[in-house]
Amino acid sequence: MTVKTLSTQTDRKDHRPEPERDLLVLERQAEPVTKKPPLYSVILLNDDYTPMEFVVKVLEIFFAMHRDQATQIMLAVHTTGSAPCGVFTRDIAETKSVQINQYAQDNQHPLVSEIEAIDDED
Ligand code: TYC
Repeated sequence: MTVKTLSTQTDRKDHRPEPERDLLVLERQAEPVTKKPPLYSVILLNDDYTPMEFVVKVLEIFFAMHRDQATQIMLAVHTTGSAPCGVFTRDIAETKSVQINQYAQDNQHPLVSEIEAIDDED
């Protein structure tokens, strides 16, 4: 809240009558306009050839998952065809997905990840 005196008696250029000169204006500051960045999931896709152990390793390396959680997600991908592994801003999701796909290729596995926008609720 900013408190402004429209004018005071020391303002010599203000020729309004005294009661008006002493008017106090309370000005409400505008709410800051903020917007959350859009978020993206990194999704792992199932295939028939990538070893389960390799997928678990990918989840440990790129998503800092513990072995139990990584195994659960790997099995979710294996049984359902795909599963989200983490949620990030677009640049981070994109970078992780590219790095995973490169790592899989470097190791001659067909594992692929992709990113998908998450609908924001506001
Ligand atoms: N379906 C693979 C197998 O049976 C394992 C696998 C899991 C592959 C998850 C990819 O994203 C994946 N060896």
